[in-house]
Amino acid sequence: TPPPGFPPLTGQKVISSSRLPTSFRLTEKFILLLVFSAFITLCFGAIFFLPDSSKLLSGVFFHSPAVETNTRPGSDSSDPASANDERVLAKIRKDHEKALLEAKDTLQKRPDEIKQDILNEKEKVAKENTGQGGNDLPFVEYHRPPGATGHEPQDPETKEKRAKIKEMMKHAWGSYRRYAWGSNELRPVSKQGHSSNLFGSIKGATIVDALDTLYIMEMFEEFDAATDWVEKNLDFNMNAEVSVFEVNIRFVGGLLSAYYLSGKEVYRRKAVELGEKLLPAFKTPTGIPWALLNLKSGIGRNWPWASGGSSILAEYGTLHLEFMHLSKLSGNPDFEQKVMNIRKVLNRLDKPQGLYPNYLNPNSGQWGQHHVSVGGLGDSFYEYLLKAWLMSDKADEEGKKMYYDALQAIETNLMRKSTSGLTYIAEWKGGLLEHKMGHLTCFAGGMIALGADGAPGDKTGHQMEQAAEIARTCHESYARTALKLGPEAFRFDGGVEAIATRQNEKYFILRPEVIETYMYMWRFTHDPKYREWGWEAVQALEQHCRVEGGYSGVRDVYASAPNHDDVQQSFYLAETLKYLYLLFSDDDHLPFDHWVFNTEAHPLPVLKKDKTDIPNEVE
Ligand code: DMJ
Repeated sequence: TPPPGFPPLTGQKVISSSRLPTSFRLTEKFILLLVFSAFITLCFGAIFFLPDSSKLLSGVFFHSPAVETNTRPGSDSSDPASANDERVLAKIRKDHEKALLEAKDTLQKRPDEIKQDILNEKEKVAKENTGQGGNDLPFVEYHRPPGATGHEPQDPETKEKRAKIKEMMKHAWGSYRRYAWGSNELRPVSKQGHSSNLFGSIKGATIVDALDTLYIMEMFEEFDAATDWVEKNLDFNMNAEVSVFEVNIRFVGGLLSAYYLSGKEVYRRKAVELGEKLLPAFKTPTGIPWALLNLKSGIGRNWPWASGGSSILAEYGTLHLEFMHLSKLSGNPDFEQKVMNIRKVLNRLDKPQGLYPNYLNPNSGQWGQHHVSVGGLGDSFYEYLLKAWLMSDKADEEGKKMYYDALQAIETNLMRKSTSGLTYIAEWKGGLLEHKMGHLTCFAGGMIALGADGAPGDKTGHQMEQAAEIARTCHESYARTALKLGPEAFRFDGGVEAIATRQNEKYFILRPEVIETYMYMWRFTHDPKYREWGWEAVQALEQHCRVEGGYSGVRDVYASAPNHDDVQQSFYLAETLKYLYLLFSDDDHLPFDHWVFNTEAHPLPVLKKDKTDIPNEVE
């Protein structure tokens, strides 16, 4: 009401007292009372029963007790309710900023990129709705590195040889598909499935191991069938014990490569899901993982035969490449931290003569038996030091130093020349040399060639020579047999050179290492002898290992006729045939400056430092 003497305020409705109702009828009074009480009930309900209303009240109507609490000395943010409010506000602010940034990003994108984002988002939502959501993965922009597929070689002879190797893959894959689909491996003579206990009850090792070979050979119908199997059947939820190393190099590695080659999200999802299942293996006092792990219980242990419960160098040392990619693809830093911690443990230890013993106790963090080998039990540890550096686009200086230091120690203590001049890498047992070289050790020719370019102190030429000499020795181990296939191990003692002398070392199980070295040597030198040697191996495989139902290993390479072991190893498709195919392909097919092969020959992209160097190739 305006003060006395002032006119009524403009627009204000003045109701003359004479027009006010002096009394209501009983029904009107009742209705008014009802409306009023309903209003009061609503207000009370809102105040006391709506979530967080009391906090709202205290903040809005009264002097906020939360604020008071916070001003008390020493009690800053100790009130959980207030801390929670702040967290909620901070989250809202962050989400808001994120949404703004995303919107800004989207505006800068090309229409086809926006379309791809929408498709990915749709696929994600569809998966969540069908319960396949699994791990909640962050969005990762997919770029296919160059050379995922190649073109036909110009030279007709090379072209024909390459086509022949593809035909071999068709025979190996077709036989597996026909007789052993879904099993881990094929028994090509008895034409049935074969399951190795290395994979517990995980199935389909051959499918996952072969995915990238199918892709690079452009066998897309087969690749799609394999993808379909992976989507529907590849399962890791089982109460079974697996080899952490084997599952990592074949399954995680195979899935990662399939993802990087094809861009199919299912492979990223499965790789991360499996990687997460392997993480409990690292629950040891030192963080050096167990060799064996029950995927359900997460309980690990070591091989009972391994020096006083030790973990094995080639096993815990061959997780690095895959785990670095798992962190990148999942946004989970745990993978990277676990493998970097392995490095820390190793770097704290004294190394006898600079060498890495094969056994390390995960509880005490001390070496077990002083047995050193560049073959079985040690091999791929050295390979992964070098490749970690290369895969990091040469940023991982620690990996580089560890590799070249280790190689120097190997050269000094293990590398020897036979009487007739064959270079070999022996094994070292507590200071004594065993003059034996495993088929597995033959990968070292390729590794040394791959690292030669970065060798410190002008050693590039020297290391290329070493690599070539090892390739020659390994070729000799094939050439000196009746079947022209290499034995599991060959010796340089008792008057023999590059020959197996023990019956249990005379078998050949379709291993890739010698051909792997030929492939690297060919890429770096283009010396035709490496293709010739590779072709000799193709002919021997066709003659002695090919059977109607696939390819089989043989029990004795010195026997005049093959005695088949009836196993087509999954690495025959993953590695042996892939390296042969690449040996007869041009160098821009999976080029080394963009791809690094894991120890099962699964190509993983180099993590380029310069992000503008990431090609977005459409093939
Ligand atoms: C493969 O599984 C891998 O190459 C591993 O590093 C060692 N052995 C086999 C093939 O021989």
